[in-house]
Amino acid sequence: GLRRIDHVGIAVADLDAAIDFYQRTFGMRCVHTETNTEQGVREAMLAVGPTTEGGCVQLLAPLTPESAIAKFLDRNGPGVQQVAYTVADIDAACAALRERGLRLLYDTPRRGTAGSRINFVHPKDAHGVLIELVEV
Ligand code: CMX
Repeated sequence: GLRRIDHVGIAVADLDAAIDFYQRTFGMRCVHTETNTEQGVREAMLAVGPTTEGGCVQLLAPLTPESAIAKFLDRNGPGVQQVAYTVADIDAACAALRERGLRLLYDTPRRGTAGSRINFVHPKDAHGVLIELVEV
């Protein structure tokens, strides 16, 4: 089952400007940045509270025009792109959701932030929200 909200993912055009905005406006702390070429993103994790236990905001900027984030920005402009929940066993979680008829985007989990194993529920099967599962 799900444990907690890991992060809310927000698509942005300019990663550095967005990091600066969240740090200065809300006092969030940038705890991690990385480039994930497989996902086509440059990303930053900002802790909402004093530790990441309070959940994070994940800022996502496109690496290429064909990436999922570039497509999202073209269609919607900047904004919330996904909500991510932690699970202890992603293989079991995906199997359970498939059994309930939900479409998982990947047959097997792929590499997410900091080498974590991730998969996504299609937004059309989740009331219009792209749901990410992160194994922690
Ligand atoms: N949230 C809600 N709805 C979304 C959406 C999103 N993020 N992305 C697309 N949709 C909607 C589209 O608006 C479209 O709706 P309509 O048919 O009503 O117009 C519908 O879903 C299907 O769109 P599609 O053309 O079939 O699919 P897309 O090419 O837009 O791709 C998705 C959508 C979710 C399959 C793709 O974005 C994807 O593979 N995402 C997973 C990977 C990802 O998001 N990586 C970036 C983050 C990396 C990380 O977290 O580490």
